[in-house]
Amino acid sequence: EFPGKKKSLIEDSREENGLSEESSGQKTSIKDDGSNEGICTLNLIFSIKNPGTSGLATCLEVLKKFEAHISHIETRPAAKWKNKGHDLECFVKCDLHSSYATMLVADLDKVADDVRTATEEKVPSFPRKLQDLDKCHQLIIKYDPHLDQDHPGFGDQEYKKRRTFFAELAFNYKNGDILPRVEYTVEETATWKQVYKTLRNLYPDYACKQYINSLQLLEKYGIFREDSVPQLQDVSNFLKERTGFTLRPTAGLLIARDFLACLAFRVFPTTQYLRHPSAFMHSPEPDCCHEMLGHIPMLSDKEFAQFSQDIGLASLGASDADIKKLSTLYWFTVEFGLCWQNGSIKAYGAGLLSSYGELLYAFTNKPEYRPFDPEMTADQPYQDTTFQSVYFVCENFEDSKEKLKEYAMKMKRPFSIRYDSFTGSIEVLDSL
Ligand code: HBI
Ligand code: NLE
Ligand code: FE
Repeated sequence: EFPGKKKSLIEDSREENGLSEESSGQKTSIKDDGSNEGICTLNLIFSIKNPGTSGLATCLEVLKKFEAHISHIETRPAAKWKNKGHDLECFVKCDLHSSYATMLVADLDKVADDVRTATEEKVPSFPRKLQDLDKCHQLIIKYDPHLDQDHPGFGDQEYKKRRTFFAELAFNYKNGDILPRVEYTVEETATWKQVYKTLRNLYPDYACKQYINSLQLLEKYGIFREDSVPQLQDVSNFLKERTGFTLRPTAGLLIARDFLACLAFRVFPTTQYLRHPSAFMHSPEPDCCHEMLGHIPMLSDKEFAQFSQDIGLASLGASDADIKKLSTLYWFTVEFGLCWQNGSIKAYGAGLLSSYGELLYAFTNKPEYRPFDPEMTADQPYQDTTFQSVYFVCENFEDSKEKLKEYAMKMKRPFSIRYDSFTGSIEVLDSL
């Protein structure tokens, strides 16, 4: 074998793969639609045939042909036991368009031996349009009444059956469907009433003014009332008119990446089941009481809605480390945030406003208060089963929004994105 022959092999496969000279000559790291989707990192290990002559060069030709950007290359002597006439092994790490990875490996296979590979997505893929949210439904298995002995509903067969029913509603939902109306049981309605009535007494003292304003409207329109659990479709219609947010059902806690991605589209994933009646003062997992009494009034506020969406936008295509920081920020603001209002501290976090137990606790001298500062807040560890030991207090939502924007700008992504409110889709502005 000599290099000339191998070259012809490459040429052959170029045709097999339908890759003409022109198209392979283009910048392949960006798709036609300008998206950066599908850039991946490919790790290759292979044995070089004819290492002493031009074997390595022939292999590199293949990488060049598919415009792989080599970030690391290393050769080492092949292990004795597998030294089948070639004494050199090569390790290459490179970035290329995902759709070329298979072709590259197939070609390399022709000129090298023992080709082994592993690919990693360079930029985590993310939804671009509303329909893509149908795929953002990966659940965290945590506090599951079927699996978790500490869940208050663990021993309750009826409750678990009901949860399965709600989970199916959520999984069958597709973007654009009408939000399923649920006939709540007498017991569920009683739970709602109890939670609502108890908390309602606390709001005048502890809830921020934006919350109280929205709650009054929701009651005025009859969307929130003591004797019936609010229906998602009614709530979604209300929200849409106020801030453009809409709801979609979710079966439970989503992984942070999927949850935050929905926020980027002004879509709020909402649980539809109720907490177990034995623990109505506090639920470690979201339930309909939490969504309705915690989130909905705040999502009806323009400033706050924008803040929530901005966290979502920052999360699209972000690294795992940045997702962790953004979900911590979300936790200490949207879920457990406090704010200054006319010289006193009020609650705006949904986890506080939907938990009688924690709302009272937050205003005792037990927890610590710190000023909201994204750098510090994003790195604050938290636990999600009990009350928080630290709360962050912001000046106002305008200020939080500015600070978040500044913070998110420092998070590096190889592209920038823009939300197109006319189509409800995400545009990717500049790519790798
Ligand atoms: N999923 N349904 C749901 N509701 C939440 O509030 C929620 C979630 N998944 C993750 C999550 N919150 C936290 O990680 C946030 O801090 C992002
Ligand atoms: N602890 C809250 C409640 O009882 O409503 C729910 C928090 C969900 C993150
Ligand atoms: Fe929540």
